[in-house]
Amino acid sequence: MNQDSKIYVAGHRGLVGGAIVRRLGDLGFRNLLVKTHAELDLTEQSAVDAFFAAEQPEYVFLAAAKVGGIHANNTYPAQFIRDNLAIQTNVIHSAWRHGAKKLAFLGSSCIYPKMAQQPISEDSLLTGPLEPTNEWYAVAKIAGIKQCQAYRRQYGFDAISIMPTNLYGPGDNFDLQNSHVLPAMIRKFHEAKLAGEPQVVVWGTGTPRREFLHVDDMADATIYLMESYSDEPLVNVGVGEDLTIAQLAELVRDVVRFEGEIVYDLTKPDGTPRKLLDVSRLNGLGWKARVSLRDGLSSTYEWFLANASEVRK
Ligand code: GFB
Repeated sequence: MNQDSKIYVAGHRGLVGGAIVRRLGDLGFRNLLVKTHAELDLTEQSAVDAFFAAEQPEYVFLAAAKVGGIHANNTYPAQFIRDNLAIQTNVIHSAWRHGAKKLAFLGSSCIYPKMAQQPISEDSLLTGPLEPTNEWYAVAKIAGIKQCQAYRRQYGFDAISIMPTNLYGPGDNFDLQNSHVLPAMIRKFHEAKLAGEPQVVVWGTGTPRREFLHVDDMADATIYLMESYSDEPLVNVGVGEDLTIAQLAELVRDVVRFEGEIVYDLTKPDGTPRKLLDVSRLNGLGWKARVSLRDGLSSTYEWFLANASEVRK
């Protein structure tokens, strides 16, 4: 990519797409193309194809997706499988058809088997059954990886697949039902502090382990791979360390300065017991995460406070 390359970021209003746009801007890329959902519905094949025919972007970051936490995945399986299959099929196909030089497809660590060996290497894809709460989303994302690989094999299209671990940061969705655990906790602890509540309810047993990557690191890794990696195998993006949900709850309580108790709602699902990515492939390509969880949590809480009126919730 050079500073004048025409770059389309699909999903720029989301957590990851927004961070990619910010980072590209900081790096001096000045020919960025973005479309809101109202301007372009990526599930509509003819609209997507007409857009690519007219604009012919050279580089495509495919960060648009229907996403959510464990409850949203479990509650809206039809939308998770259909919207994601439609978005990625349309964008990958039209990008190739209208001559894009390269596309980066973003997936998720939930594509790996529920009981994958930890840390999870890219080679464990399709070696076992998926976690039932999010298999609809996972199957769609696996299809996207395979589409990228197939277009590379058959058409020589330079499409790469990048699998982040659980992400968080400015621009996240803080909805109490449908968001991921980290933004949900920030909001729950904050609101409990303001209301003087004695306790905060955390879902599940607190024992599942998760790895959290700041979205600015994710954006940096994605642009790094767009510029330096052109191959069929997928690449994991993570920090290489995880913690339990109970430890995360204590960390958030500390950062938010809530003084009450943490209680667990055992009627809520735990999901995958552990999801720690093996990031040796990425490290070998020369990239490492920089933002520590405590710093990232503090700055995300500050962002949440400063943007209270516009936060998605
Ligand atoms: O972040 P999360 O929704 O997604 O939940 P997954 C992680 C863990 O935190 C689960 C627990 O064990 C939850 O039960 N948890 C505790 C909570 N309190 C809360 C809360 O208030 N809200 C939420 N949301 N969780 C998602 C997948 O799985 O991860 C997606 O469903 C995607 O497909 C995403 O891959 C990265 O890590 O379980």
